[in-house]
Amino acid sequence: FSLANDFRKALQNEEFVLYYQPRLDTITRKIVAAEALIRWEHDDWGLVSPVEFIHIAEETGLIVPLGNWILKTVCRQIHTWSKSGMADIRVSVNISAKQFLVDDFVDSVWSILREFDVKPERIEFEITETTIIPNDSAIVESIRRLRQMGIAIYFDDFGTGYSSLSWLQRFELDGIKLDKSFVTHVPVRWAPTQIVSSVIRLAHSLNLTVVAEGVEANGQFAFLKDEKCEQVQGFLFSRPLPVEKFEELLDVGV
Ligand code: G
Ligand code: G
Ligand code: MN
Ligand code: NA
Repeated sequence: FSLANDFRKALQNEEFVLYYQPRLDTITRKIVAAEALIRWEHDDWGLVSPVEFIHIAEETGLIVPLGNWILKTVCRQIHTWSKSGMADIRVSVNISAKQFLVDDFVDSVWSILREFDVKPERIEFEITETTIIPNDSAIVESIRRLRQMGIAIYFDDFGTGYSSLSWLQRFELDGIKLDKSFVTHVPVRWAPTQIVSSVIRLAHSLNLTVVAEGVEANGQFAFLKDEKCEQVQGFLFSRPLPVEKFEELLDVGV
């Protein structure tokens, strides 16, 4: 399959690039974190979305070297920001379940953090339920070790998977990212609005932080703030940006 071949070459030729989308504290409206989102700068096709290639990377096993490249790039970036006195923001990284299943995943994370002298508190991992396989005791154990190390774990796209609630029971997590398919409809449509306020209360009762994704309108933001959702992310504040643009935003604020 040619895309898989292209992909191998792309990894060697450094054709991948990370974009950063800010996450804001709802009360202060300050940028407190960023989600790293990968793009592929393909010679013929231009900027390719991860939707087009992450599943291929997962199927071919290339997600493991790609995942290492992503984490290294994030850690190198955090190191650079620290040296230049930029704000101490955290960076969240999407992790595919396939990566968790590699035996030395947690050790490789540890050695990458050491290599770039990055404190674990600066890194967060986002895991999507749909990518997690049912027999997950290895994943439970990896999550436990990562959290012990100091890396926060967020459950991504919360509410869209098959067993969101049993996840909350099975895994010890730091927070959830409320999926944009709910956020889009608050506070206008009745059911999503009830769901969002109930899920925020449920999460808080379990000591979980709530990040709302896909915030595009002021009305959504105002509602989420009223409901005590801690952080927001979405086009209302900023799209995912190339690093130079993201740095400008960090400087001037959203
Ligand atoms: O970047 P965009 O907003 O288009 O992301 C589309 C999808 O690709 C999302 O589901 C996102 O979680 C996933 N994605 C983006 N970057 C990464 C990455 O670095 N690793 C993994 N595993 N998934 C990613
Ligand atoms: O699955 P995950 O949550 O990691 O994916 C993040 C995706 O959501 C990225 O593709 C990102 O570009 C997209 N995204 C971020 N903010 C918004 C938004 O406000 N509206 C929409 N429609 N998409 C968003
Ligand atoms: Mn995500
Ligand atoms: Na999400």
